[in-house]
Amino acid sequence: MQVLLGEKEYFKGISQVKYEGPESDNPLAFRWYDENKVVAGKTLKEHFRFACAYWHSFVNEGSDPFGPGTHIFDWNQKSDAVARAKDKMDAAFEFITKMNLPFYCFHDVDVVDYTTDVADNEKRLQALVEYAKQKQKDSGVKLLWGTANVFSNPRYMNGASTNPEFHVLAHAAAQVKAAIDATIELGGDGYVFWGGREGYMTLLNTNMKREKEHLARFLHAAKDYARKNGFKGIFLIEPKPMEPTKHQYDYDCETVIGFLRQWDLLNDFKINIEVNHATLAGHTFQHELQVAADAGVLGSLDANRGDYQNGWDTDQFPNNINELTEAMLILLEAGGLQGGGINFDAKIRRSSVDPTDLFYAHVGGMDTFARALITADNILNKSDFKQFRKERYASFDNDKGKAFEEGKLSLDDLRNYAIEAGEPAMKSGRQEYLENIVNRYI
Ligand code: XLS
Ligand code: NI
Ligand code: NI
Repeated sequence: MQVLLGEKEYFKGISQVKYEGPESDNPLAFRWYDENKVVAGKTLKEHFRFACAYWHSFVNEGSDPFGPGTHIFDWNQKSDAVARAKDKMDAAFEFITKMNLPFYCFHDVDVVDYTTDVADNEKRLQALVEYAKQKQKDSGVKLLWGTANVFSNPRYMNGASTNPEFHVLAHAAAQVKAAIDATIELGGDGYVFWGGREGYMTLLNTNMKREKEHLARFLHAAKDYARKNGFKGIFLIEPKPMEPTKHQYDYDCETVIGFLRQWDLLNDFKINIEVNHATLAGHTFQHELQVAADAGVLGSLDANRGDYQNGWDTDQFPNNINELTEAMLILLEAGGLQGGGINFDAKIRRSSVDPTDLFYAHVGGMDTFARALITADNILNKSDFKQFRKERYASFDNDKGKAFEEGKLSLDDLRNYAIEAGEPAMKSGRQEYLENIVNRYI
């Protein structure tokens, strides 16, 4: 990939990050992410389809509830919104190509600032879509997914498609329509719905049943519109249990799968799993991956990590090799992602104020995923990990166990077998042994 600069170079003194191997001491090089390395039949580039998140990297200036932003962006200076947005896009494509990231993701309002004028917003977004099209063409970078931010504007304080006011729902629809148009125009592989405020703060003022019905109607309308206009990609729901609302309708994978099934959306929608959302829901990332994989809806991933002491979405860059290795075992056994990729929905800390910090963060994230995948592949091929798990269920592979799996045994039959076979022997689950295998291959 060629580095793509705009009129001005924003990340001066940083050249393209390259693979140098595990022995390199260059902090701006990959030790594990060799994009051409083939693992389990695919290159690392094809496995991951890494994407840069526009919002965290080029929009969020690092403010928190206690103080303003600390990241001063050179691309945020011009007074005209479209000109400012083009500068930001120049910076984005410079970063993305220097980082050798094959994809990016955005919300409508990350790309260009919106006002309350629907038609003018559509025009602004269209201007930037034209600009992005050229950038994509010149660099080869592609859009992984697009989405609409229907949670930040104050009008969405009580929800977007689940707002008690129909008028607000219509504004959310206008935004989603324009964001779908942009995604189609840019050849995006997916379109994401994260229901930030699709939930409630208190049941005292909420008709939950009606709100969920509205959410389903809204998703059908969006899907029908996109399909009618030629969108062939995947729709993705991104579960999160809470924050900003007390209780969100897309709580976790199981909840979303039940919802999609109830409203006949399973053919078009898959799931975008975010690590920190999984842990907020009281699950591990691995759990959520397995649930989605088993239901055939493992679409895409938002990579980040939470903090074990804080109960909120800290969106730190991924760097936990043990957890990611366990996650990659599931990903490999599931045969990979269905149409999505790995989007770094993560932000550098407020005090990481140097432009290089954004590079270190992505280098670490990409390298940790690469190392985890290579390790997981070794575990699957060189250790008795798979064999152990197979043997653990061997009693269902023949005779009565098999007959049970095939639905051929009644409760009476089972009771009779219990008497015939006597008290079962105790068999070890071997957890410590398996944990040691993971560490051995890291
Ligand atoms: C916020 C979400 C958001 C989605 C896209 O917690 O992760 O960034 O990924 O709207
Ligand atoms: Ni996310
Ligand atoms: Ni998040």
